[in-house]
Amino acid sequence: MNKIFDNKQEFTELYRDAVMSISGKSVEAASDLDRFNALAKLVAEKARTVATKSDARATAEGKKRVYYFSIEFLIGRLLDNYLLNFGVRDMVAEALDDMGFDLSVIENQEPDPALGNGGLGRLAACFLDSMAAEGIAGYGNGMRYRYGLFKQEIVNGSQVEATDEWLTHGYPWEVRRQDKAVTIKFGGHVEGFEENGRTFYRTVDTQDILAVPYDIPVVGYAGETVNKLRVWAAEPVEEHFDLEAFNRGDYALADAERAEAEAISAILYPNDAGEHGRLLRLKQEYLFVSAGIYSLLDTFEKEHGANWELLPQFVAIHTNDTHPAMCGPELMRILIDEKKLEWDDAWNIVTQVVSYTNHTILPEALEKWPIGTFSKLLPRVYQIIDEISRRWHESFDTTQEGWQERLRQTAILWDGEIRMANLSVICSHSVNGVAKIHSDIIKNIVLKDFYALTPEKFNNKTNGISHRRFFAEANPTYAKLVTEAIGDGWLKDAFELEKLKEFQNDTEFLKAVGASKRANKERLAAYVKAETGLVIDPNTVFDVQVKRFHAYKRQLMNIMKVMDIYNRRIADPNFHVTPTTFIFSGKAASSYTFAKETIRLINSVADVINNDPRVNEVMKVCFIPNFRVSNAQLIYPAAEISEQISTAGKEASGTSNMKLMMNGAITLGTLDGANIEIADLAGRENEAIFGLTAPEVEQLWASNSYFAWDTLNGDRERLGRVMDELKDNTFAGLSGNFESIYNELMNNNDPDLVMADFRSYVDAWEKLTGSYGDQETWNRKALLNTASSGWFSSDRTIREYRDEIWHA
Ligand code: 26Q
Repeated sequence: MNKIFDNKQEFTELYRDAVMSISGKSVEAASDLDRFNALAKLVAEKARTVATKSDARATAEGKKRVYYFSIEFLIGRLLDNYLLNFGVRDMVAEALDDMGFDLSVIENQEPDPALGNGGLGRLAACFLDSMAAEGIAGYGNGMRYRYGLFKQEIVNGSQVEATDEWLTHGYPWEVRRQDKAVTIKFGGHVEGFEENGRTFYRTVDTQDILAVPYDIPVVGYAGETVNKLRVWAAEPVEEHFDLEAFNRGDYALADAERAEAEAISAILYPNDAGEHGRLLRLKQEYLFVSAGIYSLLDTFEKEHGANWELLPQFVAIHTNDTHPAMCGPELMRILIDEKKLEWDDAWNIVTQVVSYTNHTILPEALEKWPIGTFSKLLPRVYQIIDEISRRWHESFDTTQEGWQERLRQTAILWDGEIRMANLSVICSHSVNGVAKIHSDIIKNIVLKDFYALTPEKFNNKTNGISHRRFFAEANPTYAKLVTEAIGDGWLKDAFELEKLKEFQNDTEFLKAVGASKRANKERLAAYVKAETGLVIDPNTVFDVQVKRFHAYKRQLMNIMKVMDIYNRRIADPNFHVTPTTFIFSGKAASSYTFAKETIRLINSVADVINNDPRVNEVMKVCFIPNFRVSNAQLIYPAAEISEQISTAGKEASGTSNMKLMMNGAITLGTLDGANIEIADLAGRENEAIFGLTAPEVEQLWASNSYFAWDTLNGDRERLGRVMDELKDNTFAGLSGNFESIYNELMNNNDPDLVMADFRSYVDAWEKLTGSYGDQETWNRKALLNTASSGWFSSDRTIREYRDEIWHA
C-alpha cells in the first residue's frame, strides 16, 4: 500500500496549510468548498507525484501501453476513490472529524463530471480503475466537454434539460498540458507531391483547430500505479481577436473564431436531428482520435525511436464502440503520409494494434456517415477509407458462391454512407461483445459474415464494474460487515467475496446484512426528501429501476405494472400488496419523444398514487431527478429489487444489474444481457426470472405470430384497463394524457413486446414481493448475490482484455 500520508498528525498539518494557501483562511473559517478544494489540492499533488514515478517505471520496464479511446468517460467523483485507493480514507475521515468536519460533507462539494451518458461511459471509467489496479500502463483518451450531458430537471412531470456547468468552480484534479497541444486539420483538399521517386499526399488550405489536453490522474488500488485520463478541449490555434470589430462594439464578432473552435468540445452528443449537430459530432470524433494518436506516437517515439514496426509490441489502441472508429484510418494516414511507410507495412501495424468492442446491436444505433459530409470534412482520411474499402473488395474470392451477399453485408461504403462498425471490424485484430449472449448474437446475426471469414477475431468479454467504487465506497456499512467476516482481501481480489457463502446460515450475520440494507434505505430516503420533498418509507420494499430511458429497457412495462397493482388494490382493498416504493431514475435523450413521455407517465402516475390515501400505505412511486454517478452510489446500496426487464436480445450486457447484485438486490429480470450470467452464478433460485427468452422473441417475429391487439383483447380486464388509462384522464392531472405511448404500442404491434411480457412480469413481481415477509430467506438471497458477484468485478474483465486482446 502506497500511503500518501504517514499519519493523522502529518496529514492535519499539511491540510491546515493547504486550506490557508488556497483560501487565506483557517480551516475553521473556510467554506466547505474551500475545505474540499484544499483537500483535493493536497491529494492531487500526491497523485501526480506517484503518476510520474509510475510512468517512469513503465518506461524502464518496457511496458506495453494500452490506450482506451472513448467518447464518454463517466468518472464520477474522485476524492473518495483516491482516498480509498491510497489507503488513507479512514485516517483522513478521523483527522477531519477531530477538527470538527465531516468528510462526506466535504466530498459532496465535488462536481460530478457528466462526461458521459450511460453504460458505455461508465464502463470506460471502471476500466480505468481496474487497469490501474492491475498495474497495467493504461490510459484513457477522450473529450473534455465544457458542459457535460444536460442536467435533468423535472417540471410538471416532464424532463427539462438544463446546462450542466460542472466547471464553474474549477476542477482540481485536472492539469492543462498546453505543451502537449496538437493541431488538428479539417477541410481543405488533398494534393500529391513527389519525394524520392514516391508520391506522397498532404492536405492543404485546411481549417486548423488546437486540441489541448487536460490530464486527470487515475489512482489504482493500493496506490502503486497511477495512470491518467487525457481529455481534449478544442480551441483556436491562434488568437485572432478582431480589435476593430471590438471597438465598433461588435463583441461577438470580435471573438467569433474562438467561439467557433470551442463549440467542438462544448457538449456531449450534440443534437443529431440537424446537419449542424451531426457535423459537430464528426469533428469531435476526429479531434480526440487524431490528437490521441499523435500523442501516443510521440510517447512511443521518445521510448523506442522511429521504429514503427515495433508499435504492436508496445502499444494497444482499444476503440470503445465505433465513435473512435477513425483510429485505424488516422493511424494509417500518419504512418503513410508522415512517417513514410508503405501501405502494406502500415496496414500490418494498424491491424495488430487496434481492437474494437461493440456495445449495441440496435440497427438505429449503428453509426453511419454520409460520404459527402465526411469527405468534405476529412478528405485525406476519406481517401484512406476508400482505399481500405477497395482492398477489402479485392480480397473477395469471386468464384465462391454467395460472395456478392457477403460483400454487401461487410462493405464499408454502401448506399452513399460509411458504415463505421464494418470499418472497425476490418481495421481490428479483435472484436468483442460485452456479455455471452451479446457476443453470440454478434457472431451469429449482426456480424455473421465477418465471423464466417475471420472467426478467430471474435470473442466475448463480459462487462464488469469497479467493486471498489460501487461496493466499498458506495456501501460502507455492508462493506464493513463483509470485511469483519472475511478480511479485506476482497478489495483487491473480488473473488474472495465467495467466502461469504459460509455465512449463509448464520442467523445473526443475516440480520446484520438486513440492518445494513435498512440503514442504506434510510440514507436514500433522506436524499429523496431533500431533493424532491417526497417522503418514502424505509419499511417498504425498495424496487429500483435506474438506467437510461429507452423503449427496449421497458421502463414503460414497469410503470404499467404499478398501474395494474394500483387498479387492483382500488377495486379490492383486501387485495394483498407487499408495501413497496417503486423507484425510477434516468435521463432520456433530448430528442427521444417516447422516452420522455415515459418519464412524464411515471411522474404522473406518482402524482396520483402518492396522493391517494386509499393506497398510500402500500405503494409509492418515486422518480429521482438527474441520475448520475454520485446519486447512483446512494441508490444501488438501498435497492432490494433490481429491475432488469429489457426485451430479451436487446440489452447488450447492462451493468447496473451487476452493481445492484453486488449490493444484495434480487434481480427481477428477463434472460437478457448479463442477467443470464447473474442467474447462472447466483443460482436461478436467488433471482426472479420471467418472460420471453431471446430465441422465443426471435421465433415470435420470424413466424409473424405476434399480434398486439390479440394480447390486449385476451386480457381486457387488466392489461386493457392499463392501456385505456393512458388515454382516459386517470393520470392526466399533471400535464395531460399519453396517447402517443398508446399509439406507439397499438399502431406498431408493440415492438418491444411490453404487452406480451406484461402478465408474466406482474406475476413474477407478486411472487417475489410475496416472499418478503420471510426476512431471513430474503437476506440469505441478498448475501448469496453479493457472494457470487466477485466475477463481475471489472478487475476480472480487464485481466481478460489484457491476456486475450492487448497482450500487455
Ligand atoms: C450512435 C450513433 C449516433 C449517435 C450516437 C450513437 C450512440 C451513442 C451512445 C450509440 C450508442 C451509445 C451508447 C451506448 C451504450 O451505452 N451502450 C451500453 O453499453 C453498456 C456497456 O457495455 C452495456 O452494458 C449496455 O447494455 C449498452 O446498452
